[in-house]
Amino acid sequence: MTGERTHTVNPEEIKKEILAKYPPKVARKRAKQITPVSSDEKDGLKVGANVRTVPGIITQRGCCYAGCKGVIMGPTRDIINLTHGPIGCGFYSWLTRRNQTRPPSDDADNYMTYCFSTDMQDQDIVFGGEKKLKAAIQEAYDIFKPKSISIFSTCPVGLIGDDVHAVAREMKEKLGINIFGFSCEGYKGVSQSAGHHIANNAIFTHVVGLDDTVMDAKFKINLLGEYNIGGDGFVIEELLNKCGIELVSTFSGNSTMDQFANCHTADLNAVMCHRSINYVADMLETKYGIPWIKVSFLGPTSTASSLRKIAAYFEDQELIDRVEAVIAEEMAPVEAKIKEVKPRCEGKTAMMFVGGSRAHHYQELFRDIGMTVLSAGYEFAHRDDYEGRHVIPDIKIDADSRNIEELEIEPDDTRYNPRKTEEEMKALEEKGYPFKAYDGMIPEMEKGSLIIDDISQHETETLIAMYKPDIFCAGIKEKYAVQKHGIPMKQLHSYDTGGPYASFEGAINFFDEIDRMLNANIWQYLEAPWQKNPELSAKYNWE
Ligand code: CFM
Ligand code: HCA
Repeated sequence: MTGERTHTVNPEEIKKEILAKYPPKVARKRAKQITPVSSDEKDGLKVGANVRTVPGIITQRGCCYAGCKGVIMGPTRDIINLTHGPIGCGFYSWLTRRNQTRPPSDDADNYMTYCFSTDMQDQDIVFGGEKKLKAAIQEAYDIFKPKSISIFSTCPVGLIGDDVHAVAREMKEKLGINIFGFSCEGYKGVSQSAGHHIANNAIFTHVVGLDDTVMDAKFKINLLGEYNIGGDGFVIEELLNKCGIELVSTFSGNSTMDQFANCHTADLNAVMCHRSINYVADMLETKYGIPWIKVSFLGPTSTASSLRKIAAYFEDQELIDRVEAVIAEEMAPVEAKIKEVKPRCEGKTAMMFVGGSRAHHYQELFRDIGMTVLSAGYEFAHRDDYEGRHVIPDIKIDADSRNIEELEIEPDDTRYNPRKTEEEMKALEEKGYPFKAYDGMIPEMEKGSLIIDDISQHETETLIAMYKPDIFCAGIKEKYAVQKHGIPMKQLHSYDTGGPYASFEGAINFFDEIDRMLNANIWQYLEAPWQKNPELSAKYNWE
């Protein structure tokens, strides 16, 4: 369903043009992260990733603190997430991601609408901030009486040596609630990816396994790597429920600490954003024997095949039949919407530079309405997110980020339900369900396109000038610069004010949104009046 190509730019030329502006040493480094897709033969293509940004380059990446506090812990409503640091860190990681939550009742704990921070000042940097941190924990406890408090370290905390873990231990003892700290100083690692690992490891260590209550449901799964941006998690859960599948927990959209505590009782883990959470899936498999499969609910084809994979795992005919009935019912309005918008979108081109998974998950949605992706890349993904998990077996998946020794894992704890063995999983895969297979971005990219990892401002502007895309998808840092080029810009992080875009229902929303943006006539008015009529500047020049 690919649209007609409207451009003829050679990706090798664009790469050359981009690198020409850099000093030789920088050019050599950036060259490894810019990969032209020059032919249909993509085996062996590599994209350098997960390396430090060259100082001085304007990157779009976030920091370790953002990954830990904003991304992983931000969507959990029944814990007080307290930022130990200057007020800006807490403020800018406070719901800007548009992660939504739905407490079951008005009196259920929901602290997400509050922004908690120690508001560090100069004197705290000079004399130390531990006292202030203790006082903040006490104050939050006195006002809200939460069951858990977590503390997030920002850059100055590590630099001045405040010991958030000692404070957490002391206050935990004093208040008798669960309190733990994260050493997630912004400068750690090379991007927000380090923060994902730190947050997930702590949740696994301090929370998972605390509650053995087993949900009374025939098919119960955890959804990993879904953060309920713009309500995506809500529509996915509704779809699963319609099929008869229940969620024990989601990591971490619309989540609670209670759900994390008994997630080990689920039968299966379905992994959506591989980048942020694959190692949790691995740890849950190693420790509790819960197998995991890769899914995506972005795009109708992926949604349908993910439902089928889950049903195939359970090998239950009734479930398989119900899933097929739901797919048939939900697909009809999606197909009708595609038919409606495709004539207006077909042949248009898009670019997308987003985090660590959406820059490939969203490609299907554009393809479905006949559009082509000219260039794409992640901000902070690792090589397996480009090259896939089964394609290049020599990539050891995040071995560096798994901390099995520290977690004292006892393998194969299958107390809760008989789960499938590796052999049984293999037998199912032979039937046509490649459960863990994960393609990554490269197979999505067409001949003539360009992959760029950790794109910079200069590279973005060069791409726009040379490829002239019809729409550009990225985040808030790029938004206005792109719009000033007269190109519609869709935020694929926060979805601007839109969403949900997941599941069948979300796909319909997305198609409508892209149609509206591509075909709005606002862009033709972007030129200032005096650019078209130079005499105006003389007319209004009163000096
Ligand atoms: Fe996963 Fe995400 Fe993403 Fe991500 Fe993010 Fe996000 Fe993202 Mo912004 S967890 S990697 S760290 S899908 S916050 S919900 S949109 S960069 S592509
Ligand atoms: C983050 C969060 C972010 C930022 C998005 C953006 C998000 O990385 O700290 O730059 O617009 O999705 O909110 O990725």
